[in-house]
Parts: sequence; C-alpha cells; structure tokens
Amino acid sequence: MPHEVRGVVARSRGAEVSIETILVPDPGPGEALVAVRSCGVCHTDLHYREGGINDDFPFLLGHEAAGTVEAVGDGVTDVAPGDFVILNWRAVCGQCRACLRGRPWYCFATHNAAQKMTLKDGTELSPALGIGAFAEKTLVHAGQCTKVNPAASPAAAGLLGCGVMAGIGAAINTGGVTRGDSVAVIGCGGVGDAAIAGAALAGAAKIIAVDIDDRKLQWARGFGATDTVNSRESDPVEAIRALTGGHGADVVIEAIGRPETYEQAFYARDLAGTVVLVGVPTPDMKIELPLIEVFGRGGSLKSSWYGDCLPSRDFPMLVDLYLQGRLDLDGFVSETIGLDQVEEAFAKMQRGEVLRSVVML
Ligand code: PAD
Ligand code: ZN
Repeated sequence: MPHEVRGVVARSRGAEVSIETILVPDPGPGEALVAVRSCGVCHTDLHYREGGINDDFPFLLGHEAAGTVEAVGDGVTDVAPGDFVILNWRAVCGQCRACLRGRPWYCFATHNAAQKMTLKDGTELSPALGIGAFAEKTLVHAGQCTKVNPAASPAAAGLLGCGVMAGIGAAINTGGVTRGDSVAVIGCGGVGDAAIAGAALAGAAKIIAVDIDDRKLQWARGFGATDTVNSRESDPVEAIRALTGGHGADVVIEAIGRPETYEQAFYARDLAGTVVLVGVPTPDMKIELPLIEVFGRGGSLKSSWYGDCLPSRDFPMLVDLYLQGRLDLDGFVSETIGLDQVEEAFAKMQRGEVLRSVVML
C-alpha cells in the first residue's frame, strides 16, 4: 500500500512550488522508506525549479536531509527500521571503473530507488538528486541512507547530506588542506563557510574569507576565518597576496561558480598551489587564461563534486566531531521552517539573508 504524504513539488519551469499529496511506495528490494525529520533548502533545489538542471518536471524537491528509517525492502542489511540516517546522493555501486580502482568517492553509477514516487493521478515525480526529501516520507536506495549517531540534531546533521559536506570536502578531501596551510575561500554562503570550517578542522594557519557582503564575512569569522576581504571594496587577488607574504594562498576554493571569481582564485594562489572549484557554473560560462600561466604556476586546478566525499566514511566522522563541539553544524541553521515555507526560503536565500533555512517535519 503506497503511503499518502505531503511533499513540495515544482510543476513547471520557474513556477512557484506547491504542496501536493504524493504517493510513496513501500520499499522494494534494496530500497528504504524514510520518515524525513529535516531537510535544508539548497541552491540546487532552486536550480531545479528554474529548469537549470533538466526538464524532467514535475520535481519532488529537497535533498539535504536526515530522517528515521521506517521500513526496508528485501536484501537490505546495512540499515534497519528505527535507524537515524543522513540521506546521500552517492550510494556507491562498487562495480564501476572508479569503484573498482578503489576510488568510490568518484563512483560513476550511483544507486537510486527503482520504484517511482507519484502524484495522486499517477504522474511520476523526479526526486531532486534522487532523494526528494521536502516530504513527510521518501523512498530511496538503501545505500543512500548513512547511519549516524542519533544524538545529533536532525536539522544540523541533515546539512551534511549536501552543501556542508561539499564545502568541508572541497577543503579537506579535494584541496588536501593540512596543518599550517594558507587557504582562501571566495564566496561565503553555506558551501564556502563549510569550506572555511573544514580548513579550520584540518589545521590551516590562515583562512581568508572573500565575499561582497559584510554580513557574510562576519558569519565566516564564526566558522574560523582569520581574515576577511570585501571584494567590492578591494581587489581580492592583491588582498590575498598581501595577507600571505606577497605569495598567494596554498589552496584557494571558489564556492560561487562564476568565471570572474574562478580567475581570482587562479591568480590568488601561491606557486604550486591548488585551486578547487566547488561552485557550480552554468553551461554558457567560459574562461580564458594564458596557457603559460597555467604551466608556469604549476600546482593543480581541481573540481570538487560533493566534496569528493564517501558518505559511509565522512558522515559518521563529521557527526562525531560535531557532537564533540569541534564542528559547528548548528551555525549553518539560520532558521527552521515548515514545508509550506520553501518558496519564502528561496527568496531569503536569493537576498543573502540566510545560510540555510531548514524544513522540520
Ligand atoms: P549561496 O548563494 O548561499 O552563496 C554564494 C555566496 O557568494 C554569497 O555569500 C554571495 O554573497 C557570494 N558572492 C556572489 N557573488 C560574488 C562575487 N562576485 N564575489 C564574491 N562573493 C560573491 O550559495 P551556496 O553557498 O549554497 O552554494 C555555493 C555554490 O556551491 C553554488 O554554485 C552551489 O550550486 C554549489 C554547490 N556545489 C556542490 C558540489 O557538489 N560541487 C554541492 C552543493 C552546492
Ligand atoms: Zn544541495
């Protein structure tokens, strides 16, 4: 018997989202039914609503979530009803070329639920990032559920399911930030601030936050930024060099996804330094760089998908650090809201008023 629950649906490009009754099937083989407890509002949900990801409307939005497993299908052994889990969009397959080479964080064939959630009239829904968690219950592949310590606040823990993991991982996993490094982060929204928190956890000696909004820079200090630069007021490349003995930072993380800020990142790093692009550009964007500079500066230019995370390795560890008071996940929760306030939360996000609005269920 399918479960009738409320969910936030984007029906067509650019249209406001609406609350709909959706039908969630009981879990089949390899699947898990999850009672959602919290789900953060991420920029990617807005990208879906605007048709910026693909045209598979209607979408069931929400993907940054924590919940309790309610039921599992045949063959599921890693999670059981009652488990407190963070949902992930990297349920590794174990069989693709990345997994077989021992690099499952790049998995190219991640799992999602095989059965579809639908509207009452039978229209199939496309769940955002294969999750769809702005809903009282959702159906996912069991591998998308990562069990963590239930002592964690669901609102905080759920954020590790997407943006906060992407930022922390961009610093630690992709950027390889380590003790004593100088790090600059360009763009201090939820993802950029998570990169700052990750750099602080890894022992970076200097962490420079760059944004065009002073309120964001102030929040960035709370996550561990040692210096801040308002790039509307001064040239960020010059400022980062000045703060690093004239050399540039060892690791520069771009957390916006724009050509001009990527170029700033490119020129603001030290020789042999690393640039990490975690912000997501749109398909029309282009950059032009002198090839001699790409060669002459050495080092590496990297991109970070989901912070190169391995949920089974990273989520429980980061929740433990949070519970020890070493990672301020609560600081990312600007407000908690109801399912009917997602549209309002998109507007607040666009006005820069919040790091994360989190829907509580
Ligand atoms: P956000 O909109 O909350 O933050 C963006 C920040 O950039 C804001 O603080 C802005 O003030 C600031 N900003 C904008 N323009 C400039 C500029 N020219 N110079 C300096 N600062 C500027 O977004 P977010 O933090 O939620 O997400 C950031 C990006 O990360 C976004 O592109 C999102 O799609 C991407 C993301 N990537 C992954 C991944 O796996 N790579 C995962 C999740 C999100
Ligand atoms: Zn997201």
